[in-house]
Amino acid sequence: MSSLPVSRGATAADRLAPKTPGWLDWYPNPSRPLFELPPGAVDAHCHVFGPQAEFPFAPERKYTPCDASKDQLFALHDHLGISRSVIVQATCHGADNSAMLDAVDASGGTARGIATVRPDITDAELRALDAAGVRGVRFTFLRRLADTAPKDDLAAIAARIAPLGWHIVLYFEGADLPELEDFFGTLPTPVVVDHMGRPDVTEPVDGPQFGRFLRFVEHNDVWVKVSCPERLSVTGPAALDGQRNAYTDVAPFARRVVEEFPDLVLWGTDWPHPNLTDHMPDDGLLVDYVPHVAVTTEQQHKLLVANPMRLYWPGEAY
Ligand code: 0GY
Repeated sequence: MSSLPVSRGATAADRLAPKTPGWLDWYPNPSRPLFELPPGAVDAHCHVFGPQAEFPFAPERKYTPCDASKDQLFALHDHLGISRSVIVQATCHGADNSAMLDAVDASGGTARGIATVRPDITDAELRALDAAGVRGVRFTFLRRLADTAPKDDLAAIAARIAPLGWHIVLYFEGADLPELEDFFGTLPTPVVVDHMGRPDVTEPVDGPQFGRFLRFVEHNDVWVKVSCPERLSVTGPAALDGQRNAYTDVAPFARRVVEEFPDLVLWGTDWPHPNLTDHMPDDGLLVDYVPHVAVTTEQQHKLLVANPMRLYWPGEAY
């Protein structure tokens, strides 16, 4: 009787899932920004991926990324002049928060975490996440990233985390806000919106879609990440005027949010930039985008230091 051939010499690396086709790796040698970040600057939106051999990706994931380790993240932050970070659980890790927690633990208190949790998480597990530095959970409404949980489940999670003083990070597309807004209004915690609610930047900044988002922010005191120009941009990164002025089609949207809500805005790199297939941003250029959206020193300090410190390290001096 014949038997299947036994693979000899197979290593753990041979068993790793291959990257999703078309996926671009993070930018290998980011430029040094011209804009000097203020001391204590916080990257309020970044991720770690794996490394897969150590922290396997979730079976239910919608993509398989390249590795992006905590050490690579911390090295980028050193290069850019970033002091602290908020590491957001990436959907490729599902509700297994181990890689994110490992990075937060290794940061020595300079990182906080945003977790993904299921409604059946125990109170003891929630308390352990809190002790480890988690300050919120993320609800993702993009079907290409995660199967959206029923709203009853999300409401149950929200009720469970509210007593911890955590907040909820919402990731949705601008076009979906009308359908989701009522539900968001029922959430019992502070709310943080990723990437300005993903506006369609081919529409006017004074148009109905972004207007609706701005009023949502105003009525609910929502925090807004003015992040991800590279993901929202149609014109792309071209820095045409020699001033490293990239993503000029997105900047007016971000500037508008910063001007209207200077005390509610956060900034982040979104490193390692999941799911990009047309171009990968130079993270140095993303730092040079900041003074185009927060134009005064006071706005910059609020965006980069005072606001994220208030939300993630309340009471700590900066
Ligand atoms: C982002 C955006 C994306 C992905 C994720 O967790 C994730 O997989 O957040 C995306 O594909 O738009 O914020 O990193």
